[in-house]
Amino acid sequence: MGSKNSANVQKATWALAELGIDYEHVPLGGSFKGVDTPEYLALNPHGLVPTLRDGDLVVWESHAIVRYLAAAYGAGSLWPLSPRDRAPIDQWTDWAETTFQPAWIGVFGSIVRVPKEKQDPSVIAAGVAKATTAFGQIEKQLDGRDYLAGNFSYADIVSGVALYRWFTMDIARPSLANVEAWYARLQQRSAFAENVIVSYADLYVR
Ligand SMILES: N[C@@H](CCC(=O)N[C@@H](CS)C(=O)NCC(=O)O)C(=O)O
Repeated sequence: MGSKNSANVQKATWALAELGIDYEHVPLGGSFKGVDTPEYLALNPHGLVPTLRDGDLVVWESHAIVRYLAAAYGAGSLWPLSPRDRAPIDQWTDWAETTFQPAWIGVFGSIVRVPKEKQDPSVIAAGVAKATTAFGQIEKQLDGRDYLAGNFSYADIVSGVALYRWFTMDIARPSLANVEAWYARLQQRSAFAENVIVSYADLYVR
């Protein structure tokens, strides 16, 4: 459940597609609204998207959803069986939640969520600087690696949802060769192309 152009929802839909799971998508949140109804709040008390329903199980929080899908349906592939192999994936997944996403989404907010005439270049520049520091961590990690934890993993999903927005927003981006190569690599995956390269034009506050 959730709007397909929500970055947090895209983590879930991208993971579903990587795992080849058929699902019913219920558009909610954003311009679809419907997240403040008693029915929806009974599933997700925070009134946010995404929410996943799998039989009688309901899960909210995008990273919990991605981990659940990987563990339940991707044992041995998206869910490496060894805790040693999962540890670096989880460390980057948690870093995306606590550090990377707050940084890049701040830039998105200062551009997309603020009408053009009210945008503050100094706020945008400060946001880009913060996001650039976080992207710099990814740049370093991708030195000699194709993906954040070596092989493609859910760490790439939860961070990779930023890339289409980052590379299409009207901002002065630093040139980061490894990040650009990672973006190009992810674009080769149909699950990324279909679920992340999604217009966010309707999110602009005019
Ligand atoms: N930490 C939550 C954040 C969820 C969140 O903030 N979702 C946004 C969309 S990206 C939302 O539901 N906004 C209200 C709305 O879309 O109506 C997660 O990762 O699932």
